[in-house]
Amino acid sequence: MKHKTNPVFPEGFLWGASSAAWQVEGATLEGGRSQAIIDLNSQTKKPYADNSIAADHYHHYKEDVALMKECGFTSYRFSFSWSRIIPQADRKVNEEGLAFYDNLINELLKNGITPIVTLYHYDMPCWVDEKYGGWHDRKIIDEFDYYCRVCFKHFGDRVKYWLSINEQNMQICYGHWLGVSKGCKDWFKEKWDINHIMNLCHAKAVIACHELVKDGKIGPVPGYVPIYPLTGKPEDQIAAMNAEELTQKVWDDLYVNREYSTFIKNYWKENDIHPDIKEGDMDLIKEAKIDFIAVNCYRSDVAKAPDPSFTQEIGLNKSGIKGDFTYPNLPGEYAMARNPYVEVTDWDWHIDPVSMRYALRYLWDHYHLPMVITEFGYGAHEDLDENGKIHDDYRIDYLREYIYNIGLAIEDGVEVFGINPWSFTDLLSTGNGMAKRYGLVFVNTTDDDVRDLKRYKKDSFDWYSKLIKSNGQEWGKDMKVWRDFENKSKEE
Ligand code: BGP
Repeated sequence: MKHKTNPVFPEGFLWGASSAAWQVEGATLEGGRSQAIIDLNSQTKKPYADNSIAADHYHHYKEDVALMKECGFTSYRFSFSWSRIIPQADRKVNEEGLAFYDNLINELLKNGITPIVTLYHYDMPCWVDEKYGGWHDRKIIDEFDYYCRVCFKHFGDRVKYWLSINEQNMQICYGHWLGVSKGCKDWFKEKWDINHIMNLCHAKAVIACHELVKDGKIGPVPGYVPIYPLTGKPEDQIAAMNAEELTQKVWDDLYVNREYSTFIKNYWKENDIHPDIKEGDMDLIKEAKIDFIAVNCYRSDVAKAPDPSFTQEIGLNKSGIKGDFTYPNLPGEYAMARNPYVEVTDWDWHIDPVSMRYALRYLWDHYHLPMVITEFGYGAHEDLDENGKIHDDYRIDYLREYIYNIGLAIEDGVEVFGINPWSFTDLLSTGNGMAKRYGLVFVNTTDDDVRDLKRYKKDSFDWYSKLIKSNGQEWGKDMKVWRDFENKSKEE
């Protein structure tokens, strides 16, 4: 649809940024917190960088919130660390852990910033892993329910927006990378058991939130990567649909329709997969009616018909050197490829602002639920220049064009109530530590040298601040985005 004017963002639109506990807090063994599996990963090997300090938000939270206020934020999306709140298997609640989040939440509210809290963002407590083998044992469902209930009861008077599990789909699709496959003999099959247990944990969180938080709203956080067919070949379209199903739609359908789709049931049958779905499980899932979808969307992918003669698993770019990415080829399912029409980051992520409009339209058409954007952002190699500045024009371009496309989606009729780009301060990247920075605020630390952890506003901070304070009217220099097909063809 063509829109003659710049988009108008609704009154009360939430403008903020995003983070996750293990990537930003540091202080992993302070304040009564016990270790999480992801801490151990980060300490032993790169590309995980040591998260015991990270951006040291634990000690800088007041300064960080003051900067958010200065930027004009009206929301902040962050996560609780399960092992900070319940550090041991005895289920004793850690008062110091609650106090840290109380202080953070109170500081946000005092500054007019709405907290949006993720309950689980990749940081499985070691005690849960030791006792139950992570997500393998159904007993984790009760532990997770207990943890969520502690959070809802304690913080529910002040936190009204809750997110269940961050990127469950990515945890299953990239199980080896994110450590979820640990202990599995046959990941191809067992991942569907683990996924089912995660679905039940998600359902428990949704039900408990509605029971315990007055006016509380809760949603899942799918990692959404729009997938286009590489060409107009019909086979490429089916491949794109297969990729869509097997990397995200299966999850989104479950959250919204609260039943497994016929696609995944047939896929299981075809592959002799029998997830352990017990009596009563689907009733629980049916009860878990979500209020919104929180969308993480950084990039797009393209799919093509796979070559039946070989199998190639996806190989993520871990070096930050362009081209160091292996596209998967999965016979019977799909293959993926480089999209020749868009640029890529140093980590080979397609930079595709229009895909954000596509994603929002797609999700709205399929699910008719309000959405909040909880992650999108530009990862880059960065350091201070001789004047102590970061001139991150590439990030401004990325944010401007992505946000503009969110505006276009709103004009197209999609309901979006806020955006929270990744990330506010620099923090540890999941794949590349501090070597891949996303922040609007530079944190003076590297993977090899802790430095002084001082905060420096990047140029993108000032740009975003102006946009927020004008409720999405001041876009800065001329936009590269195209508003309609007419402008696009004029450009070419
Ligand atoms: C999302 C995760 C975040 C974050 C982001 C960027 O999938 O929810 O935790 O890390 O991706 O990814 P990376 O840090 O690997 O660049």
